[in-house]
Amino acid sequence: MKLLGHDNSPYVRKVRIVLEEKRIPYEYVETKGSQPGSPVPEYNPLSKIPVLLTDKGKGIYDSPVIVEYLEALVPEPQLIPADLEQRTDVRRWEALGDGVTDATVAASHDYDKVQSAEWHQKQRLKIDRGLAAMAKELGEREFCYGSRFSLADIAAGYAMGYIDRMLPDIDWRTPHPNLARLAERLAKRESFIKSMPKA
Ligand SMILES: N[C@@H](CCC(=O)N[C@@H](CS)C(=O)NCC(=O)O)C(=O)O
Repeated sequence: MKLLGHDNSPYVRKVRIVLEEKRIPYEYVETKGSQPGSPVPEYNPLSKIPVLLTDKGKGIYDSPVIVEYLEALVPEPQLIPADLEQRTDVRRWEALGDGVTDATVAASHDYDKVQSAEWHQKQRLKIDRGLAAMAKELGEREFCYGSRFSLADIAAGYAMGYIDRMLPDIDWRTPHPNLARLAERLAKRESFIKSMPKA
């Protein structure tokens, strides 16, 4: 199994955390869809990373589909509950983490400042509201969902990590000390340490 991706991509990090948690051996092929000669467009017509290449040569995208595939392939440790209600709650956490990350990608990649102040404000609002929703749902519990580590914690963790990296001026720890404590706990996990971008 191969993972086509790059350290810069938060969605790739999400998949790497899942692979590490489940201890699934994989070859990490560092590439971007835009690189000349990259294998990404061959397997994902949208030319986006991550792409998971199965041993049969099938390319799987995007990250929620990859995560669902890995969960079914290696059920332990369970990251997504089987029960429909619980499963939906955890997948909603994933959507929240992805959405906050989408807004962070959008805002931080506007290098030439072509977007208006209103547009940036809109992205910032998504990030702030998303974090507030995470903080409210987490409350004083140890884990984002239920009584054990799940995809919900991965979603919150990779989203908070990406904000720190790309938009470090956002101080989300002061208004949300419970998220700050969660981030501290998650940062100690082997899967988070191993998937940490190099620079
Ligand atoms: N929803 C997708 C997002 C993937 C994505 O946007 N990847 C970015 C890297 S962070 C990418 O490859 N962008 C290249 C492009 O859009 O052409 C997922 O979760 O996999």
